[in-house]
Amino acid sequence: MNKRTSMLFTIAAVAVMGATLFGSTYTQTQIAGQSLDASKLDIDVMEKIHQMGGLQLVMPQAFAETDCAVLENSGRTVHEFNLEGYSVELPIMGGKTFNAMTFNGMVPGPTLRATQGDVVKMTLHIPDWEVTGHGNDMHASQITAGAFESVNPGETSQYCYIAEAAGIFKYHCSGVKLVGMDQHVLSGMYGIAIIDPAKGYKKLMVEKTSGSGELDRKFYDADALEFQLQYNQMYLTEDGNYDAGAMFKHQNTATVVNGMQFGYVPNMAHNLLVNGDVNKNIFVAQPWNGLENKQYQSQLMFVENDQHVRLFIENHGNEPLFFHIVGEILDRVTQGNRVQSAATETWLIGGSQGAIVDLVFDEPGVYAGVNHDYAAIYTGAASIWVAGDPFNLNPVLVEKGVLEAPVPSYAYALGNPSDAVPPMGMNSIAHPAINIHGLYTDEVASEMKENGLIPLWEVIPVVAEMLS
Ligand SMILES: [Cu+2]
Repeated sequence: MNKRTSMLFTIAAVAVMGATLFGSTYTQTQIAGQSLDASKLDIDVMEKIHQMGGLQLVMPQAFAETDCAVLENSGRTVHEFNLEGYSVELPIMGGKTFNAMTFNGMVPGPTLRATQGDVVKMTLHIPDWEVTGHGNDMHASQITAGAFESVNPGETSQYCYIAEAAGIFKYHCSGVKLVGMDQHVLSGMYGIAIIDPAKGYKKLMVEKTSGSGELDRKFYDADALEFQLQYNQMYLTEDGNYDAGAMFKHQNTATVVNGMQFGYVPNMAHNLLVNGDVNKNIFVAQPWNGLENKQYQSQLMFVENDQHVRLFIENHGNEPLFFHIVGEILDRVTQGNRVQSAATETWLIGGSQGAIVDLVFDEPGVYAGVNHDYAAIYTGAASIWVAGDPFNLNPVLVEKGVLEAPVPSYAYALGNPSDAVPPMGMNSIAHPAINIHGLYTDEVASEMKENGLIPLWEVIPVVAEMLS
C-alpha cells in the first residue's frame, strides 16, 4: 500500500467508524438533539430511531477474499444457504396465534451445517408480497457488516465467507438498516450455523468410579446422537403483536425453545402408552396435547443409555440461560472449539452465545433440560428427554406387534422431533426415525412429509388401534 492509498484508507476507515456509530447522514448536533434515553424505557425509542433514518451502514467495497466468484473456485467445499424472509401467522401456547417473521416459514430458521474451512454462500430473497425488508447477519462469518444490509421486498442479496472458526453460531435478521432488528429477531428470524471442527470432534471422557470405588475413566467414541436447542424470549401483546415496551423493560411474555413453549413434553400418545389413558397427563404442563395440533403437538426426545449425546445450544434471547439437565451432569462443555468445563452441573450461556454440551444419560429415566431461572422454567423452558425404556414398554410393544424386537430407545418407535435434530455432520449418529415437529407453516410440514419424515398425527391412531 503506497502512502496516498494508505491515507485514503485511513480516512475511509474513520468515516466508516463514524457512519457505523452515528449514522452517516447526521451531524453531531442532530444526534445530540435526538439522543435516546433507554433508562426512561420510552416505548417510542424505535420510532425515534426510525425518524433518524436508521443506523445507516456505509461500508467500503467487499474485499476480494470474500467475493463469491473467487471463493466458489477456491477448491473448498461450498454450502449454498438459501433463505427467504417473510411474515406469517403461527400458533402460540393458549390456542392463539402471533405475527411471526421467519426465514423459510419456520422458527427457528433452517440450520446450516458446515466444516471449518468450508465456504458458505448465503442468499437472502425477500418475496415481493412481503410487507418489509429483512437482512441476515451470520455470526459465523468474519466479513464487513455492510454485507448484512437489508434487502427490499422483491430483491435478493448474497454474500460469501469462509467459516474459519468451529463452533455454534447464531444468525439473525438485521432489520431494515437495523431499525426493527429487535422485533424481527424476537418474532422468529433467527437460527444457527454449526461449524464442525476440521479434524472432527474429540472422544468424550467421563470419570467414573468402579468396583470398590476406584476412580476410572471411560471413553466414548466421538460419534454422537445430536440435538439442537435454541432458547429465546417473546414479548407479545394480547393480540399477538410484538411489544417493544415489554422488551425494553425486559418483561418477556414467554420463554421458547426452538420457537415453542413446552414443545418437548409428553402428549396424549405418551399418556396412552404410559398411563393407558390419553387424558391422564404424565407431565404438569402439556399445552400442545392432541392430534389436531399436528406439527405443533409436543414431542419427547429419546436417547439410549450409555450413548454419547451432543447438544448444540444457542441463547438468542435477552436473558441469560442457565442450562441444566435435571437428573444429569454435563459431562463436557465446549465453546468455540475449546473445552470449557467437564462434569459440571449448570452452564451459563449469555445472550447470542452458544455452547456444545456432550453427555451420557446414565440410567433409564426421564430428564428435564431447563433454563434454571424459575421464571423461564414456568414460562416454557422445560424440555424432556427419555433415556432407555424407563416405562418398561418393550414387552408390551413387542407383544402387540408394534415392534419386532426390544429397542434401546423409544425413538425407534416414535422418532425424535425434527426441529430438535440438526443436519448430519462428520461425527453424527443417525436418529432411528424423525417425526415432524416444530413451529412450521403447514407448507413446511407438508414438504417434510414428502421427504419421508413421520407425521405422527397419522401414525398414532394406527398404533393406538394396535395397542387396544
Ligand atoms: Cu427481518
